[in-house]
Amino acid sequence: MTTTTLAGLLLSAALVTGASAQNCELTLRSSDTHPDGYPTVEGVKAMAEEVKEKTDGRICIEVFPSAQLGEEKDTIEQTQFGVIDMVRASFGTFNDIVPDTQLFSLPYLFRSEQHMHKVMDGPIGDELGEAFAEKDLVALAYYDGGARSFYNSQKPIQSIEDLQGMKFRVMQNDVFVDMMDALGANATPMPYGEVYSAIQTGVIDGAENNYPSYDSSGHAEVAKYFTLDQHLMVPELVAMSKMTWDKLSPEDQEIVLTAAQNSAVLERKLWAEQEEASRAKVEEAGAEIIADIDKQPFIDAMAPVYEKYVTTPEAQDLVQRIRDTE
Ligand code: GTR
Repeated sequence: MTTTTLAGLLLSAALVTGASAQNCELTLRSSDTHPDGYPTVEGVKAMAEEVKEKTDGRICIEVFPSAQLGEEKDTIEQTQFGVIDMVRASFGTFNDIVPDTQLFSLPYLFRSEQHMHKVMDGPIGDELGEAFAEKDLVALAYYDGGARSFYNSQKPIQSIEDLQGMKFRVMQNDVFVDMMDALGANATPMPYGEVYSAIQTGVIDGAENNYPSYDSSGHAEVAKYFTLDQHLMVPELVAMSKMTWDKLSPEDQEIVLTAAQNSAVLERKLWAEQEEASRAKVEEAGAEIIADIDKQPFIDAMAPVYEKYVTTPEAQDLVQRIRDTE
């Protein structure tokens, strides 16, 4: 390509960007740890489209994928302080910041993704919104994050006995550390972005996640044994900074909320497709999926975790209400 053509292209690109940026009276920055194309990223992008359209281009949401704005925990804190306007993250990372999310991160609490959606879309999800608000976060929509399972670089894990003494990365919160203790394994809490090299260099034996993350993070390349024990089903959240929210008119708040909720419908659809696609992809690339395992011993082993976290009558009541949701 000649310099003239390249310069011409750059100029027109600048004009296009400039033109669209000029129309935006307000540009909101939204963070995601996942790369472009991942269901959560595409969900927030669809939300951005709807908001832009309904505000005649006044409000623009720019999604920064691949942890460009930082690791999840940092970006949640930055959202609380209004440095970032929005964040999409797993409840697991919110646990220390919004303790009410802990109960939603208990192993084997949700029976299925449908059960999780039913709970989050009903009164329980609304009540939890208040807990986020107290921490300067506005819960806009609950996304799907599927079921998380263990994977490692060492051996096929068929049972709890196989996990004994192995080292697994978990998200940075106590519930997951206690979960690993209950299983007789060692937990190493660390940010998502550090997991690949930690497995590669043998600092840890493995981690736990859903198929799409196992695939898109490249973890499948360094930890080929994936055991489908599905110990965790953790909702994911799209949250807005309370500071940003308060700057919006009630009409714009309504537009933003509706767009977020519509995006959850899309994200859940994309999620189901991505789970299938990622499973096929990792298998093709040589991952060994251990699907035929007895989950009951894993479920039974979690009793101490429930004893530790479900202590107050309120917590017991909430867990019961979640279980009773049909
Ligand atoms: C993914 C989740 C991310 C992040 C990651 C992790 O499944 O979508 O938000 O929490 O897991 O394990 O840190």
